[in-house]
Amino acid sequence: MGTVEPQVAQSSAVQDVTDGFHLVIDALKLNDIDTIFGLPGIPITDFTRMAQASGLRVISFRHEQNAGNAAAIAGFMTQKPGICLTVSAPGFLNGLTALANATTNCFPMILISGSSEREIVDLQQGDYEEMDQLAIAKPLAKAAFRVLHAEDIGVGIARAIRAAVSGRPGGVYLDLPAKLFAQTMDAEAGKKSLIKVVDPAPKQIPGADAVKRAVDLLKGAKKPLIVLGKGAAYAQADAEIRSLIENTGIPYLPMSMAKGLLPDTHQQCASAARSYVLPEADVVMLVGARLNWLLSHGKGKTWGGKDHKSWGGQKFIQVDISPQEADSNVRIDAPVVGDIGSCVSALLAGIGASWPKPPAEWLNAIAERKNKNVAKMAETLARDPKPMNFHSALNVVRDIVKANPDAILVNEGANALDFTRSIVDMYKPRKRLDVGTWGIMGIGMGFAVAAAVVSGEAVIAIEGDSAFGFSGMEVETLCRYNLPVCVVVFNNNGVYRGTDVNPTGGLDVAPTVFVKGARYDKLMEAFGGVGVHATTPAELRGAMEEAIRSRRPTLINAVIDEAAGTESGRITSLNPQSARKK
Ligand SMILES: Cc1ncc(C[n+]2csc(CCOP(=O)(O)OP(=O)(O)O)c2C)c(N)n1
Ligand SMILES: [Mg+2]
Repeated sequence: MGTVEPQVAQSSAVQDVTDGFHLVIDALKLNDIDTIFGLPGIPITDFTRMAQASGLRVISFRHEQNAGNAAAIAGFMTQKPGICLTVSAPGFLNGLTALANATTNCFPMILISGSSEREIVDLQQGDYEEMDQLAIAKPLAKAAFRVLHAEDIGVGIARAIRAAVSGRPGGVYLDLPAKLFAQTMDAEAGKKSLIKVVDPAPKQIPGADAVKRAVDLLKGAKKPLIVLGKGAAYAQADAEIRSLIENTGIPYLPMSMAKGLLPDTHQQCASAARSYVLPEADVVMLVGARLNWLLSHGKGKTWGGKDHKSWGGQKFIQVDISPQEADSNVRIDAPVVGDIGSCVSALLAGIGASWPKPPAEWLNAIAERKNKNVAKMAETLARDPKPMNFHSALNVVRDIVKANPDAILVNEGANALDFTRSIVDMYKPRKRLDVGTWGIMGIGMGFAVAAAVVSGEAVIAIEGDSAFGFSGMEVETLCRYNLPVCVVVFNNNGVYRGTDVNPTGGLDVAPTVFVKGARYDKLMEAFGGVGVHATTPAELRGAMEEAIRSRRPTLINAVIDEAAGTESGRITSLNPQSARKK
Protein backbone atom coordinates (compact mmCIF):
# COMPACT_ATOMS: atom_id res chain seq x y z
CA MET A 1 0.00 0.00 0.00
CA GLY A 2 1.80 3.16 -1.12
CA THR A 3 0.77 6.76 -1.29
CA VAL A 4 0.56 9.01 -4.33
CA GLU A 5 -0.27 12.66 -4.70
CA PRO A 6 -3.78 13.05 -6.10
CA GLN A 7 -2.48 14.97 -9.14
CA VAL A 8 -0.13 12.11 -9.89
CA ALA A 9 -2.97 9.61 -9.66
CA GLN A 10 -4.63 11.35 -12.56
CA SER A 11 -1.60 11.43 -14.82
CA SER A 12 -1.27 8.94 -17.65
CA ALA A 13 1.72 7.16 -16.07
CA VAL A 14 -0.42 5.70 -13.29
CA GLN A 15 -3.80 5.66 -14.96
CA ASP A 16 -4.59 2.22 -13.66
CA VAL A 17 -4.25 3.30 -10.05
CA THR A 18 -6.97 4.79 -7.91
CA ASP A 19 -6.88 6.02 -4.33
CA GLY A 20 -8.99 6.54 -1.25
CA PHE A 21 -10.11 10.02 -2.32
CA HIS A 22 -11.49 8.77 -5.61
CA LEU A 23 -12.96 5.58 -4.24
CA VAL A 24 -15.05 7.51 -1.71
CA ILE A 25 -16.23 9.91 -4.41
CA ASP A 26 -16.97 7.08 -6.84
CA ALA A 27 -18.84 5.11 -4.17
CA LEU A 28 -21.04 8.11 -3.36
CA LYS A 29 -21.75 8.81 -7.02
CA LEU A 30 -22.47 5.16 -7.73
CA ASN A 31 -25.21 5.45 -5.12
CA ASP A 32 -26.78 8.53 -6.72
CA ILE A 33 -25.49 10.98 -4.16
CA ASP A 34 -25.09 14.31 -5.92
CA THR A 35 -24.45 16.83 -3.14
CA ILE A 36 -22.08 17.14 -0.19
CA PHE A 37 -22.56 19.72 2.56
CA GLY A 38 -19.38 20.45 4.45
CA LEU A 39 -16.46 22.57 5.52
CA PRO A 40 -12.92 21.95 4.23
CA GLY A 41 -9.65 21.55 6.17
CA ILE A 42 -7.12 18.81 7.01
CA PRO A 43 -7.55 16.00 5.96
CA ILE A 44 -10.47 16.58 3.59
CA THR A 45 -9.60 19.79 1.70
CA ASP A 46 -8.42 17.99 -1.41
CA PHE A 47 -11.39 15.68 -1.13
CA THR A 48 -13.78 18.64 -1.48
CA ARG A 49 -11.86 19.85 -4.54
CA MET A 50 -11.84 16.45 -6.18
CA ALA A 51 -15.53 15.93 -5.36
CA GLN A 52 -16.38 19.20 -7.08
CA ALA A 53 -14.15 18.34 -10.02
CA SER A 54 -15.95 15.02 -10.36
CA GLY A 55 -19.31 16.73 -10.74
CA LEU A 56 -20.62 16.42 -7.19
CA ARG A 57 -22.15 19.61 -5.86
CA VAL A 58 -20.12 20.71 -2.84
CA ILE A 59 -21.84 23.29 -0.65
CA SER A 60 -19.38 24.85 1.79
CA PHE A 61 -20.60 26.32 5.05
CA ARG A 62 -19.18 28.66 7.69
CA HIS A 63 -19.80 26.23 10.57
CA GLU A 64 -20.16 22.43 10.47
CA GLN A 65 -23.35 22.40 12.53
CA ASN A 66 -25.12 24.19 9.71
CA ALA A 67 -23.66 21.82 7.11
CA GLY A 68 -24.88 18.93 9.27
CA ASN A 69 -28.36 20.37 9.58
CA ALA A 70 -28.41 20.90 5.82
CA ALA A 71 -27.46 17.25 5.23
CA ALA A 72 -30.09 16.04 7.68
CA ILE A 73 -32.96 17.96 6.15
CA ALA A 74 -31.84 17.08 2.62
CA GLY A 75 -32.19 13.48 3.80
CA PHE A 76 -35.69 14.14 5.09
CA MET A 77 -36.74 15.78 1.85
CA THR A 78 -35.29 13.20 -0.54
CA GLN A 79 -35.16 9.85 1.35
CA LYS A 80 -31.50 9.71 0.32
CA PRO A 81 -28.92 10.16 3.07
CA GLY A 82 -27.69 13.73 3.26
CA ILE A 83 -23.90 13.87 3.41
CA CYS A 84 -22.03 16.16 5.78
CA LEU A 85 -18.25 16.29 5.52
CA THR A 86 -16.04 17.69 8.29
CA VAL A 87 -12.45 17.82 9.46
CA SER A 88 -11.28 15.97 12.56
CA ALA A 89 -11.96 16.63 16.25
CA PRO A 90 -13.38 20.20 16.42
CA GLY A 91 -15.05 20.01 13.00
CA PHE A 92 -16.39 16.58 13.84
CA LEU A 93 -17.75 17.83 17.17
CA ASN A 94 -19.35 20.82 15.47
CA GLY A 95 -21.17 18.43 13.16
CA LEU A 96 -22.17 16.10 15.97
CA THR A 97 -25.12 18.15 17.24
CA ALA A 98 -26.70 17.87 13.82
CA LEU A 99 -26.00 14.14 13.73
CA ALA A 100 -27.64 13.62 17.11
CA ASN A 101 -30.56 15.80 16.08
CA ALA A 102 -30.93 13.80 12.87
CA THR A 103 -31.04 10.54 14.82
CA THR A 104 -33.61 11.96 17.24
CA ASN A 105 -35.76 13.18 14.35
CA CYS A 106 -35.27 10.08 12.17
CA PHE A 107 -33.61 12.07 9.37
CA PRO A 108 -31.23 9.99 7.24
CA MET A 109 -27.79 11.56 7.12
CA ILE A 110 -24.17 10.46 7.07
CA LEU A 111 -21.58 12.50 8.89
CA ILE A 112 -18.26 11.75 7.24
CA SER A 113 -15.32 13.08 9.20
CA GLY A 114 -11.66 12.87 8.51
CA SER A 115 -9.72 11.70 11.55
CA SER A 116 -6.16 11.51 12.77
CA GLU A 117 -3.77 8.56 12.70
CA ARG A 118 -5.21 5.58 14.55
CA GLU A 119 -1.89 4.45 16.00
CA ILE A 120 -1.32 7.87 17.54
CA VAL A 121 -4.92 8.40 18.64
CA ASP A 122 -5.12 5.00 20.30
CA LEU A 123 -1.88 5.52 22.21
CA GLN A 124 -3.02 9.09 22.98
CA GLN A 125 0.26 10.51 21.79
CA GLY A 126 -1.17 13.89 20.94
CA ASP A 127 -1.73 13.92 17.19
CA TYR A 128 -3.00 16.98 15.32
CA GLU A 129 -6.73 17.16 16.24
CA GLU A 130 -6.55 13.89 18.10
CA MET A 131 -9.83 12.34 19.15
CA ASP A 132 -11.42 8.90 19.24
CA GLN A 133 -14.27 10.12 17.05
CA LEU A 134 -15.89 6.73 16.44
CA ALA A 135 -16.37 6.10 20.15
CA ILE A 136 -17.82 9.56 20.68
CA ALA A 137 -20.22 9.35 17.74
CA LYS A 138 -21.56 5.90 18.59
CA PRO A 139 -24.12 6.75 21.27
CA LEU A 140 -25.46 9.66 19.21
CA ALA A 141 -25.77 7.88 15.89
CA LYS A 142 -27.97 5.09 14.60
CA ALA A 143 -24.76 3.40 13.47
CA ALA A 144 -21.06 4.27 13.27
CA PHE A 145 -18.35 2.79 11.07
CA ARG A 146 -14.66 3.30 10.35
CA VAL A 147 -12.85 2.36 7.15
CA LEU A 148 -9.12 1.60 7.43
CA HIS A 149 -8.38 0.15 4.01
CA ALA A 150 -9.12 1.48 0.54
CA GLU A 151 -10.58 -1.84 -0.55
CA ASP A 152 -13.23 -1.54 2.21
CA ILE A 153 -14.52 1.88 1.11
CA GLY A 154 -17.27 0.34 -1.01
CA VAL A 155 -18.54 -1.70 1.90
CA GLY A 156 -18.21 1.22 4.31
CA ILE A 157 -20.28 3.56 2.15
CA ALA A 158 -22.86 0.84 1.46
CA ARG A 159 -23.26 0.06 5.16
CA ALA A 160 -23.58 3.75 6.00
CA ILE A 161 -26.27 4.27 3.34
CA ARG A 162 -28.30 1.24 4.43
CA ALA A 163 -28.06 2.16 8.09
CA ALA A 164 -29.17 5.74 7.40
CA VAL A 165 -32.27 5.03 5.30
CA SER A 166 -33.53 1.54 6.13
CA GLY A 167 -36.10 0.90 8.85
CA ARG A 168 -36.34 3.98 11.05
CA PRO A 169 -33.94 6.43 9.40
CA GLY A 170 -31.26 8.19 11.40
CA GLY A 171 -27.82 9.71 11.56
CA VAL A 172 -24.81 7.56 10.69
CA TYR A 173 -21.18 8.34 11.41
CA LEU A 174 -18.44 7.31 8.99
CA ASP A 175 -14.87 7.75 10.19
CA LEU A 176 -12.23 8.14 7.49
CA PRO A 177 -8.66 8.41 8.86
CA ALA A 178 -6.34 10.72 6.96
CA LYS A 179 -4.15 7.86 5.80
CA LEU A 180 -7.04 6.21 3.97
CA PHE A 181 -7.40 8.99 1.42
CA ALA A 182 -3.94 8.53 -0.05
CA GLN A 183 -3.97 4.73 -0.06
CA THR A 184 -3.77 3.38 -3.59
CA MET A 185 -5.10 0.31 -5.28
CA ASP A 186 -5.49 -1.00 -8.81
CA ALA A 187 -8.20 1.03 -10.51
CA GLU A 188 -10.06 -1.97 -11.89
CA ALA A 189 -10.02 -3.78 -8.54
CA GLY A 190 -11.08 -0.54 -6.91
CA LYS A 191 -14.04 -0.21 -9.22
CA LYS A 192 -15.08 -3.78 -8.53
CA SER A 193 -14.86 -3.20 -4.79
CA LEU A 194 -17.62 -0.58 -4.85
CA ILE A 195 -21.20 -1.52 -4.08
CA LYS A 196 -24.32 -0.03 -5.59
CA VAL A 197 -26.80 -0.55 -2.81
CA VAL A 198 -29.84 -2.46 -4.05
CA ASP A 199 -33.14 -1.47 -2.41
CA PRO A 200 -31.58 0.60 0.41
CA ALA A 201 -34.87 1.07 2.29
CA PRO A 202 -36.78 -2.15 1.67
CA LYS A 203 -40.53 -2.07 2.12
CA GLN A 204 -41.70 -3.58 5.38
CA ILE A 205 -45.14 -5.08 4.95
CA PRO A 206 -47.37 -5.14 8.04
CA GLY A 207 -48.92 -8.42 9.18
CA ALA A 208 -52.49 -9.07 8.02
CA ASP A 209 -53.59 -9.79 11.60
CA ALA A 210 -52.16 -6.46 12.80
CA VAL A 211 -54.00 -4.59 10.06
CA LYS A 212 -57.28 -6.38 10.86
CA ARG A 213 -56.90 -5.61 14.57
CA ALA A 214 -56.47 -1.94 13.75
CA VAL A 215 -59.37 -1.79 11.31
CA ASP A 216 -61.66 -3.55 13.81
CA LEU A 217 -60.74 -1.09 16.53
CA LEU A 218 -61.35 1.85 14.24
CA LYS A 219 -64.69 0.39 13.19
CA GLY A 220 -66.02 0.48 16.74
CA ALA A 221 -64.96 4.09 17.34
CA LYS A 222 -67.52 6.78 18.08
CA LYS A 223 -64.98 9.59 18.18
CA PRO A 224 -62.03 8.56 16.04
CA LEU A 225 -59.03 10.76 15.39
CA ILE A 226 -55.95 10.38 13.18
CA VAL A 227 -52.65 12.03 14.11
CA LEU A 228 -50.18 12.47 11.25
CA GLY A 229 -46.53 12.76 12.25
CA LYS A 230 -43.26 13.68 10.57
CA GLY A 231 -42.83 9.99 9.70
CA ALA A 232 -45.95 10.19 7.54
CA ALA A 233 -44.50 13.19 5.74
CA TYR A 234 -41.15 11.45 5.26
CA ALA A 235 -42.79 8.37 3.71
CA GLN A 236 -43.85 10.19 0.53
CA ALA A 237 -47.08 8.18 0.54
CA ASP A 238 -49.07 11.37 0.12
CA ALA A 239 -51.87 10.05 -2.09
CA GLU A 240 -52.45 6.99 0.11
CA ILE A 241 -52.54 9.07 3.27
CA ARG A 242 -55.00 11.47 1.71
CA SER A 243 -57.21 8.53 0.70
CA LEU A 244 -57.05 7.11 4.21
CA ILE A 245 -58.25 10.41 5.65
CA GLU A 246 -60.90 11.06 3.02
CA ASN A 247 -62.21 7.49 2.66
CA THR A 248 -62.73 7.19 6.41
CA GLY A 249 -63.92 10.76 6.95
CA ILE A 250 -61.98 10.77 10.24
CA PRO A 251 -60.80 14.14 11.56
CA TYR A 252 -57.03 14.46 11.69
CA LEU A 253 -54.34 16.48 13.42
CA PRO A 254 -51.04 17.11 11.63
CA MET A 255 -47.93 17.37 13.79
CA SER A 256 -45.76 20.35 12.94
CA MET A 257 -43.77 18.89 10.03
CA ALA A 258 -46.78 16.91 8.77
CA LYS A 259 -48.63 20.15 8.10
CA GLY A 260 -49.52 20.35 4.42
CA LEU A 261 -49.59 16.57 3.94
CA LEU A 262 -53.19 17.48 3.25
CA PRO A 263 -53.84 21.23 2.94
CA ASP A 264 -54.31 22.74 6.42
CA THR A 265 -57.54 24.22 5.06
CA HIS A 266 -58.96 20.69 4.56
CA GLN A 267 -62.40 20.25 6.05
CA GLN A 268 -61.26 17.31 8.17
CA CYS A 269 -58.26 19.13 9.64
CA ALA A 270 -58.88 19.48 13.37
CA SER A 271 -55.85 21.64 14.23
CA ALA A 272 -58.04 24.57 15.27
CA ALA A 273 -59.85 22.28 17.74
CA ARG A 274 -56.79 20.43 19.07
CA SER A 275 -57.52 20.99 22.74
CA TYR A 276 -61.02 19.58 22.19
CA VAL A 277 -60.24 16.50 20.08
CA LEU A 278 -57.34 15.13 22.13
CA PRO A 279 -59.25 14.57 25.39
CA GLU A 280 -62.51 13.67 23.62
CA ALA A 281 -61.34 11.10 21.04
CA ASP A 282 -62.00 7.45 21.90
CA VAL A 283 -59.78 5.78 19.28
CA VAL A 284 -56.65 7.54 18.06
CA MET A 285 -54.65 6.31 15.09
CA LEU A 286 -51.05 7.56 15.10
CA VAL A 287 -49.46 7.51 11.68
CA GLY A 288 -45.69 8.09 11.87
CA ALA A 289 -46.16 10.09 15.05
CA ARG A 290 -44.58 9.18 18.38
CA LEU A 291 -46.25 9.67 21.75
CA ASN A 292 -43.38 11.81 23.05
CA TRP A 293 -43.57 15.15 24.86
CA LEU A 294 -44.99 16.84 21.77
CA LEU A 295 -48.14 14.75 22.27
CA SER A 296 -47.95 14.97 26.06
CA HIS A 297 -46.87 11.30 26.16
CA GLY A 298 -50.41 10.21 25.27
CA LYS A 299 -51.67 10.85 28.78
CA GLY A 300 -52.40 13.51 31.37
CA LYS A 301 -54.76 16.43 31.22
CA THR A 302 -54.18 17.08 27.49
CA TRP A 303 -55.76 13.67 26.87
CA GLY A 304 -58.51 14.03 29.48
CA GLY A 305 -56.62 12.22 32.27
CA LYS A 306 -57.34 13.20 35.87
CA ASP A 307 -53.82 14.40 36.56
CA HIS A 308 -50.62 14.87 34.61
CA LYS A 309 -49.73 11.17 34.55
CA SER A 310 -53.14 9.50 34.16
CA TRP A 311 -54.30 7.79 31.01
CA GLY A 312 -57.27 9.50 29.41
CA GLY A 313 -58.99 6.25 28.39
CA GLN A 314 -58.27 6.41 24.64
CA LYS A 315 -57.43 3.33 22.63
CA PHE A 316 -54.44 3.78 20.36
CA ILE A 317 -53.56 2.36 16.96
CA GLN A 318 -49.92 3.08 16.14
CA VAL A 319 -48.62 2.86 12.60
CA ASP A 320 -44.84 2.99 12.79
CA ILE A 321 -41.78 1.49 11.15
CA SER A 322 -40.22 0.63 14.50
CA PRO A 323 -41.67 -2.30 16.46
CA GLN A 324 -40.14 -0.85 19.62
CA GLU A 325 -42.19 2.32 19.47
CA ALA A 326 -45.45 0.78 20.73
CA ASP A 327 -46.12 1.01 24.49
CA SER A 328 -43.34 3.57 24.94
CA ASN A 329 -45.65 5.80 26.96
CA VAL A 330 -49.13 4.25 27.15
CA ARG A 331 -50.66 0.98 26.01
CA ILE A 332 -50.98 0.59 22.25
CA ASP A 333 -53.96 -1.64 21.50
CA ALA A 334 -53.23 -2.09 17.83
CA PRO A 335 -49.63 -1.65 16.69
CA VAL A 336 -49.23 -1.78 12.91
CA VAL A 337 -45.55 -2.19 12.14
CA GLY A 338 -44.15 -1.52 8.70
CA ASP A 339 -43.23 1.32 6.40
CA ILE A 340 -45.92 3.97 6.35
CA GLY A 341 -46.72 3.53 2.64
CA SER A 342 -47.25 -0.23 2.96
CA CYS A 343 -49.19 0.12 6.21
CA VAL A 344 -51.51 2.80 4.89
CA SER A 345 -52.12 0.81 1.70
CA ALA A 346 -53.00 -2.26 3.76
CA LEU A 347 -55.29 -0.21 5.99
CA LEU A 348 -56.99 1.26 2.91
CA ALA A 349 -57.66 -2.24 1.60
CA GLY A 350 -59.07 -3.25 4.99
CA ILE A 351 -61.28 -0.19 5.14
CA GLY A 352 -62.80 -0.85 1.72
CA ALA A 353 -65.15 1.37 -0.23
CA SER A 354 -68.15 1.52 2.09
CA TRP A 355 -66.65 2.69 5.35
CA PRO A 356 -69.26 4.54 7.40
CA LYS A 357 -68.35 8.15 8.17
CA PRO A 358 -67.79 8.91 11.89
CA PRO A 359 -70.95 9.89 13.84
CA ALA A 360 -72.22 13.33 12.87
CA GLU A 361 -72.30 14.38 16.54
CA TRP A 362 -68.50 14.05 16.72
CA LEU A 363 -67.90 15.87 13.44
CA ASN A 364 -70.34 18.65 14.30
CA ALA A 365 -68.86 19.17 17.75
CA ILE A 366 -65.41 19.56 16.19
CA ALA A 367 -66.68 21.86 13.43
CA GLU A 368 -68.33 24.08 16.03
CA ARG A 369 -65.08 24.52 18.03
CA LYS A 370 -63.09 24.92 14.88
CA ASN A 371 -65.31 27.63 13.45
CA LYS A 372 -65.30 29.53 16.72
CA ASN A 373 -61.50 29.42 17.01
CA VAL A 374 -60.94 30.29 13.37
CA ALA A 375 -63.24 33.31 13.67
CA LYS A 376 -61.45 34.42 16.83
CA MET A 377 -58.08 34.09 15.11
CA ALA A 378 -59.31 36.01 12.04
CA GLU A 379 -60.29 38.88 14.33
CA THR A 380 -56.85 38.92 15.97
CA LEU A 381 -55.08 38.75 12.62
CA ALA A 382 -57.08 41.66 11.22
CA ARG A 383 -55.81 44.03 13.92
CA ASP A 384 -53.00 46.38 13.02
CA PRO A 385 -51.28 47.27 16.29
CA LYS A 386 -48.32 49.62 16.52
CA PRO A 387 -45.69 48.35 16.89
CA MET A 388 -46.30 45.27 14.72
CA ASN A 389 -46.77 42.06 16.72
CA PHE A 390 -46.43 38.36 15.89
CA HIS A 391 -50.02 38.16 14.68
CA SER A 392 -50.04 41.14 12.34
CA ALA A 393 -46.68 40.07 10.87
CA LEU A 394 -47.76 36.46 10.47
CA ASN A 395 -50.96 37.54 8.79
CA VAL A 396 -48.66 38.71 5.99
CA VAL A 397 -46.58 35.51 5.99
CA ARG A 398 -49.79 33.50 5.86
CA ASP A 399 -50.90 35.31 2.70
CA ILE A 400 -47.48 34.97 1.06
CA VAL A 401 -47.35 31.22 1.72
CA LYS A 402 -50.90 30.83 0.43
CA ALA A 403 -49.93 32.61 -2.78
CA ASN A 404 -46.72 30.55 -3.06
CA PRO A 405 -47.66 27.04 -1.89
CA ASP A 406 -44.53 25.51 -3.40
CA ALA A 407 -42.26 27.69 -1.29
CA ILE A 408 -40.60 25.91 1.62
CA LEU A 409 -41.09 27.37 5.09
CA VAL A 410 -38.23 27.00 7.58
CA ASN A 411 -39.13 28.00 11.11
CA GLU A 412 -37.42 28.34 14.49
CA GLY A 413 -37.70 30.40 17.65
CA ALA A 414 -40.10 30.20 20.58
CA ASN A 415 -43.00 32.59 19.96
CA ALA A 416 -41.74 33.01 16.39
CA LEU A 417 -42.12 29.24 16.03
CA ASP A 418 -45.38 28.60 17.85
CA PHE A 419 -47.33 31.45 16.33
CA THR A 420 -46.08 30.63 12.84
CA ARG A 421 -47.04 26.99 13.22
CA SER A 422 -50.58 27.83 14.29
CA ILE A 423 -51.21 30.80 11.98
CA VAL A 424 -49.51 29.92 8.70
CA ASP A 425 -51.40 27.24 6.76
CA MET A 426 -49.39 24.83 4.64
CA TYR A 427 -50.78 23.44 1.41
CA LYS A 428 -48.32 20.81 0.22
CA PRO A 429 -46.35 17.98 1.82
CA ARG A 430 -42.86 18.48 3.27
CA LYS A 431 -42.97 22.25 2.87
CA ARG A 432 -42.65 22.99 6.59
CA LEU A 433 -39.23 22.31 8.12
CA ASP A 434 -38.67 23.21 11.74
CA VAL A 435 -37.05 22.56 15.11
CA GLY A 436 -38.49 19.04 15.34
CA THR A 437 -38.43 16.70 18.30
CA TRP A 438 -35.90 18.59 20.40
CA GLY A 439 -37.12 22.11 19.69
CA ILE A 440 -33.52 22.80 18.73
CA MET A 441 -32.35 26.31 17.87
CA GLY A 442 -29.83 26.63 15.05
CA ILE A 443 -31.41 24.65 12.23
CA GLY A 444 -32.49 27.80 10.38
CA MET A 445 -29.85 28.64 7.80
CA GLY A 446 -28.66 25.04 7.32
CA PHE A 447 -32.21 23.93 6.55
CA ALA A 448 -32.78 26.98 4.32
CA VAL A 449 -29.65 26.32 2.26
CA ALA A 450 -30.48 22.64 1.81
CA ALA A 451 -34.14 23.31 1.03
CA ALA A 452 -33.17 25.72 -1.73
CA VAL A 453 -30.37 23.52 -3.09
CA VAL A 454 -32.40 20.30 -3.07
CA SER A 455 -35.71 21.67 -4.35
CA GLY A 456 -34.83 24.76 -6.37
CA GLU A 457 -37.94 26.34 -4.82
CA ALA A 458 -38.09 29.64 -2.97
CA VAL A 459 -37.50 29.32 0.77
CA ILE A 460 -39.00 31.50 3.49
CA ALA A 461 -37.25 31.27 6.86
CA ILE A 462 -39.24 32.69 9.76
CA GLU A 463 -36.68 33.18 12.52
CA GLY A 464 -36.81 34.41 16.08
CA ASP A 465 -33.97 36.89 16.57
CA SER A 466 -32.33 34.55 19.07
CA ALA A 467 -32.87 31.51 16.87
CA PHE A 468 -31.35 33.28 13.87
CA GLY A 469 -28.19 34.06 15.81
CA PHE A 470 -27.28 30.37 16.05
CA SER A 471 -26.65 30.08 12.31
CA GLY A 472 -26.77 33.72 11.16
CA MET A 473 -23.30 33.77 9.61
CA GLU A 474 -24.59 31.46 6.89
CA VAL A 475 -26.26 34.46 5.22
CA GLU A 476 -22.89 34.67 3.48
CA THR A 477 -23.50 31.13 2.21
CA LEU A 478 -26.94 32.19 0.94
CA CYS A 479 -25.27 35.03 -0.98
CA ARG A 480 -22.31 32.94 -2.19
CA TYR A 481 -24.59 30.40 -3.83
CA ASN A 482 -27.19 33.05 -4.70
CA LEU A 483 -30.02 31.03 -3.15
CA PRO A 484 -33.66 32.14 -3.35
CA VAL A 485 -34.04 32.41 0.42
CA CYS A 486 -36.03 35.09 2.19
CA VAL A 487 -35.06 35.22 5.86
CA VAL A 488 -37.49 37.10 8.07
CA VAL A 489 -36.05 37.84 11.51
CA PHE A 490 -38.84 38.46 14.01
CA ASN A 491 -36.90 40.96 16.03
CA ASN A 492 -38.36 41.41 19.49
CA ASN A 493 -35.01 42.30 21.06
CA GLY A 494 -34.43 38.99 22.76
CA VAL A 495 -35.16 35.44 23.80
CA TYR A 496 -38.99 35.26 24.15
CA ARG A 497 -39.27 39.05 24.56
CA GLY A 498 -37.09 42.06 25.05
CA THR A 499 -38.50 43.59 28.20
CA ASP A 500 -36.69 41.80 31.03
CA VAL A 501 -34.61 44.00 33.34
CA ASN A 502 -31.63 43.24 35.52
CA PRO A 503 -33.15 43.12 39.02
CA THR A 504 -29.92 44.41 40.63
CA GLY A 505 -30.01 47.58 38.59
CA GLY A 506 -26.47 46.74 37.40
CA LEU A 507 -25.06 47.62 33.99
CA ASP A 508 -25.48 44.16 32.44
CA VAL A 509 -28.80 43.70 30.70
CA ALA A 510 -31.07 40.78 31.65
CA PRO A 511 -29.96 37.35 30.34
CA THR A 512 -32.76 37.16 27.78
CA VAL A 513 -32.25 40.64 26.30
CA PHE A 514 -30.21 41.59 23.20
CA VAL A 515 -29.00 44.89 21.75
CA LYS A 516 -32.20 46.83 21.21
CA GLY A 517 -33.17 47.82 17.71
CA ALA A 518 -30.49 45.61 16.11
CA ARG A 519 -30.36 45.75 12.31
CA TYR A 520 -30.03 42.17 11.11
CA ASP A 521 -30.73 43.40 7.58
CA LYS A 522 -27.27 45.00 7.48
CA LEU A 523 -25.70 41.56 7.92
CA MET A 524 -27.22 40.44 4.63
CA GLU A 525 -26.16 43.64 2.88
CA ALA A 526 -22.57 43.00 3.95
CA PHE A 527 -22.45 40.07 1.55
CA GLY A 528 -24.35 41.60 -1.33
CA GLY A 529 -27.81 40.30 -0.50
CA VAL A 530 -30.94 42.41 -0.05
CA GLY A 531 -31.53 43.80 3.43
CA VAL A 532 -34.87 45.34 4.40
CA HIS A 533 -35.92 47.01 7.65
CA ALA A 534 -39.68 46.49 8.04
CA THR A 535 -41.71 48.07 10.81
CA THR A 536 -45.23 47.60 9.41
CA PRO A 537 -47.15 44.71 7.85
CA ALA A 538 -47.26 46.64 4.56
CA GLU A 539 -43.46 46.97 4.48
CA LEU A 540 -43.08 43.30 5.35
CA ARG A 541 -45.52 42.28 2.62
CA GLY A 542 -43.81 44.38 -0.04
CA ALA A 543 -40.38 43.04 0.89
CA MET A 544 -41.48 39.40 0.96
CA GLU A 545 -43.25 39.68 -2.38
CA GLU A 546 -40.17 41.23 -3.93
CA ALA A 547 -37.90 38.55 -2.43
CA ILE A 548 -40.02 35.77 -3.88
CA ARG A 549 -40.25 37.53 -7.24
CA SER A 550 -36.54 38.33 -7.52
CA ARG A 551 -35.27 35.07 -5.95
CA ARG A 552 -32.41 37.10 -4.48
CA PRO A 553 -31.10 36.26 -1.01
CA THR A 554 -33.01 38.63 1.26
CA LEU A 555 -33.11 39.33 4.97
CA ILE A 556 -36.03 41.27 6.37
CA ASN A 557 -35.55 42.66 9.85
CA ALA A 558 -39.18 42.62 10.99
CA VAL A 559 -39.53 44.78 14.09
CA ILE A 560 -41.92 43.08 16.52
CA ASP A 561 -43.34 44.54 19.73
CA GLU A 562 -40.74 43.56 22.32
CA ALA A 563 -43.47 42.90 24.87
CA ALA A 564 -45.58 40.63 22.66
CA GLY A 565 -44.00 37.24 23.40
CA THR A 566 -44.49 34.85 26.30
CA GLU A 567 -41.85 32.84 28.20
CA SER A 568 -40.87 29.81 26.06
CA GLY A 569 -43.80 30.43 23.71
CA ARG A 570 -46.43 27.74 24.26
CA ILE A 571 -44.35 25.53 26.55
CA THR A 572 -44.03 27.90 29.51
CA SER A 573 -45.11 25.09 31.83
CA LEU A 574 -41.93 23.11 31.12
CA ASN A 575 -39.85 25.71 33.01
CA PRO A 576 -39.09 24.50 36.54
CA GLN A 577 -40.36 26.85 39.25
CA SER A 578 -38.21 27.87 42.18
CA ALA A 579 -39.63 26.96 45.56
CA ARG A 580 -38.20 30.14 47.07
CA LYS A 581 -40.35 33.25 47.11
CA LYS A 582 -38.99 35.94 44.81
C1 LIG B 1 -29.63 24.73 20.92
C2 LIG B 1 -30.64 25.40 21.78
N1 LIG B 1 -30.23 26.30 22.70
C3 LIG B 1 -31.14 26.93 23.48
C4 LIG B 1 -32.48 26.64 23.37
C5 LIG B 1 -33.48 27.34 24.28
N2 LIG B 1 -34.35 28.20 23.50
C6 LIG B 1 -35.59 27.84 23.13
S1 LIG B 1 -36.32 28.98 22.19
C7 LIG B 1 -34.97 30.00 22.27
C8 LIG B 1 -34.95 31.32 21.57
C9 LIG B 1 -36.25 32.03 21.61
O1 LIG B 1 -36.08 33.36 21.22
P1 LIG B 1 -36.35 33.83 19.74
O2 LIG B 1 -35.73 32.90 18.79
O3 LIG B 1 -35.94 35.24 19.65
O4 LIG B 1 -37.91 33.64 19.63
P2 LIG B 1 -39.06 34.59 20.25
O5 LIG B 1 -39.78 33.79 21.29
O6 LIG B 1 -38.40 35.79 20.84
O7 LIG B 1 -39.93 34.91 19.09
C10 LIG B 1 -33.98 29.44 23.04
C11 LIG B 1 -32.67 30.08 23.32
C12 LIG B 1 -32.85 25.68 22.40
N3 LIG B 1 -34.12 25.33 22.20
N4 LIG B 1 -31.93 25.09 21.60
MG1 LIG C 1 -36.95 36.97 20.01
